Amino acid sequence: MAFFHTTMDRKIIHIDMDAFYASVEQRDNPELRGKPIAIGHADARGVVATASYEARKFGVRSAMSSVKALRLCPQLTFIHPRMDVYKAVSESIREIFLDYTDLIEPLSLDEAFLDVTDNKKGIELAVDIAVEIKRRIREELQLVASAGVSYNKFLAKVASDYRKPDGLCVIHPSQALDFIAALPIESFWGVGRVTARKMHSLGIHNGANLREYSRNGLVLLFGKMGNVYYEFARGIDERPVEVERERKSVGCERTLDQDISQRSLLIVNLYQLVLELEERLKKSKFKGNTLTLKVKYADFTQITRSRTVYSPLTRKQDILPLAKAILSEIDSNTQPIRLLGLSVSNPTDGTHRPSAIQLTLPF
Ligand code: DCP
Ligand code: MG
Repeated sequence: MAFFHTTMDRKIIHIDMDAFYASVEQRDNPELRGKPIAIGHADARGVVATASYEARKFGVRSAMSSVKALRLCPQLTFIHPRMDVYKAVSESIREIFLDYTDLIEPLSLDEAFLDVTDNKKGIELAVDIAVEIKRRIREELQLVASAGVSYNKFLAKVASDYRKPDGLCVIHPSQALDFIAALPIESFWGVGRVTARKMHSLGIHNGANLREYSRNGLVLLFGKMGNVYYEFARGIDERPVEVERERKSVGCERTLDQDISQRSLLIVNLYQLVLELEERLKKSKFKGNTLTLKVKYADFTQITRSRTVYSPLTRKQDILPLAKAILSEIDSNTQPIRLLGLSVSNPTDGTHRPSAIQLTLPF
């Protein structure tokens, strides 16, 4: 078998809680156990944050509109999210991780990477740690997690997804290339719906197909991500588990009370968003130079447009005109708008001028 240069002596675990918010609700309310439930609001504008496995059997999925979810599963029970509780549970899970390693990189409330190469308990096999963590999450928190174990982040994450729910999957270095060969292209990190479609049209359906392309070929087709796909196809991912993830952006969004085409109404909503964004920027003390407007249309298609400026965007008097300028170039006639989002990114470096400065990005 071909040899590709990569570090294979790290031990990485990826933990992903099963149906996280829904499982917490079923844990805390026995009446909901075994039933199809969705976390979210049942009103006309609501969306499903997550669904219990019982609801998933009906096709109910995260980010689906509540109306559609109810059409698929009329007996679906909606539960309002309790973010404080999920955050507290997430903190308890982290406490368990800390018994094994300090090298923890959370990806969200219910997901994290752990580097257990040198772990606090001196346990030789990473799979033994994964089993122990799963058992402790079950016993101490009455919740179920899936775990993936491998020598890098890409493979550990793929592994945790592989036998969900209550999964445990180890991808040993000697199995990695065969595993990747059979892996559907949609399961590769960084391959979204659009890229998957493009790959399919090129005859790339799995890792084996992807591996037939040269590095240059993939870069020509997919830009910088081509390099990443080239390396993933060969089981290479040298990214470290990063403990302190530097905050990359601060943002907020709102689903409008109704789909809107009218400019003046959009601007009223935009203004509300700017106020909320200013508040969040103040709280987090985040400073960034790029403003991004996200627009979701009535049919759920989504676009984002950004602009970068020289001085940090922290106050509404700086953000609002920029936000309006971006909005003015966005079409709302062909289709009304369902959701607006605003975020500031591209953190201002305290010592240098803002990195990657571009006065305006192409629209
Ligand atoms: N979440 C959300 N909106 C989304 C996706 C997720 O609010 N579009 C929230 C609810 C989930 C949690 O984040 O419970 C974790 O997301 P996952 O994608 O890991 O989904 P689950 O943990 O719910 O399910 P799975 O068993 O597939 O991991
Ligand atoms: Mg999960």
